[in-house]
Amino acid sequence: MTELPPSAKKVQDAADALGLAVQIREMDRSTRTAEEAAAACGVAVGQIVKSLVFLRAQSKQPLLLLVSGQNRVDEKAIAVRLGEPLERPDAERVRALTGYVIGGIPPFGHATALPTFIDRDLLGYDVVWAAAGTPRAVFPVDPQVLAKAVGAEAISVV
Ligand code: 5CA
Repeated sequence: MTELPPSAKKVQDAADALGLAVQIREMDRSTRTAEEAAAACGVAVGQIVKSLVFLRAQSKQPLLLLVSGQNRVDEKAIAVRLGEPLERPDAERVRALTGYVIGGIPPFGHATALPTFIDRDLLGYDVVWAAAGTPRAVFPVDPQVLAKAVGAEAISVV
């Protein structure tokens, strides 16, 4: 097996630290978007975990939403749930907060602590696939195990 690139290795180390048994795979094609990842992994788009960073509009505190690849986040509904509107940080800020480039953002192992919420729709699958640090690296995981390992609160995003 070839060695993982440094960003993917960082995700593997973070998984190990969480006690999460995952095996990261470098695909031979792009997994940058949920659609590309689904095609590369041979699974439904709904099984792809989008790791999306938002900011609370007033406090500017970041948070992470783990969203099913088939869902578009209803920001208004989530704002009601959180008691504060949401903003999307730009790509540079996402990079600074997570330590990874967009398209490769993993669900854990970030540069800063990100309170994390998981889309209930992801919890309905036996296995989901998440990004692992680069736009070609992914890993499969039981969504319940993932949610527990990262301390994610389950929410409806749509
Ligand atoms: N590797 C895939 C599947 S695991 C992946 O990372 N998908 S993703 O959805 O989590 O990452 C792409 C997301 O980044 C897009 O859905 C979009 O919401 C966000 N994004 C794209 N461009 C920008 C940008 N310039 N600034 C902030 N967010 C962006």
